[in-house]
Amino acid sequence: MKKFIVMSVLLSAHVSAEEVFTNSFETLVATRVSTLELKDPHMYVNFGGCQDFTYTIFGQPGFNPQVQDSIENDDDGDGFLDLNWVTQYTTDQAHHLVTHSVDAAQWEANCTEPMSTTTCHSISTSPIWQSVTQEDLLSTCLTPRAGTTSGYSPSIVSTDAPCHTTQTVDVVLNLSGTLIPLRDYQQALSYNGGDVTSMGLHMGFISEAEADQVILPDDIPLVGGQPLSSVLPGGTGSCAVHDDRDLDVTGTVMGWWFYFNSTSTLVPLD
Ligand SMILES: [Ca+2]
Ligand SMILES: [Ca+2]
Repeated sequence: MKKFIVMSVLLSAHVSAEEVFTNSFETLVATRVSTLELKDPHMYVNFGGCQDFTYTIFGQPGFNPQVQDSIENDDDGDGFLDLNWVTQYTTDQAHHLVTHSVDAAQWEANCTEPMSTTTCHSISTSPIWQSVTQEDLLSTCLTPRAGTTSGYSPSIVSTDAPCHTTQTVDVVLNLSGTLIPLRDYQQALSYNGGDVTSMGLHMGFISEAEADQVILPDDIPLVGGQPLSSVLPGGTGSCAVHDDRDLDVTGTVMGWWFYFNSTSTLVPLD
């Protein structure tokens, strides 16, 4: 009898531990980027002199605030938030994000407004990319490559433990209608429990040739219709006097390493 009681206590302890960690949606854990900030390179446009419009331009919202607006709002009125970076993991235990290696996949998704109660629905049959996470409870998971950053402020935040990073994969990311191909893409996050992840870092490389082919959407003020490379320091037609270009992992292709910092929220995804 005593043995049975001990067993029961152990069993209930186990159950409550699982309940503590199980995400409230009882589905696979998914995260949606809720803040996103391009840290490096910065973007420049020639408009009354060469202007860095990464954050502001003449007191108006620049690139990052416009991306953030797309994350938080439904400006086109279709009922869904306008920019959704949603990653799903093959676990229903949120703490596995930083204690286990799991499969990760980014899905094209419709996420309902308002953002505070959003739920997401995948709208494609295959993911945008898929990879595998490497967890780390003790050290830094992802940090910029040496010699590829330009010392902008605020600076790039590396992803510290408890954290994970994905293995490199070639991706095409949708950034408010601009499709940006990034090679050797990795994303990382830090997680300490609850519904929010922190210290997200997204990095990947775009070659000059590819950046010449990416045309910025016409509805972006001042730079719409121009190649992405034209707003990047060192790019064809850029007004910037400095050069943010880097070499890729092979050391043979010139382009730019892109670095975004993010935070994400756990969301239901079906
Ligand atoms: Ca919308
Ligand atoms: Ca650079």
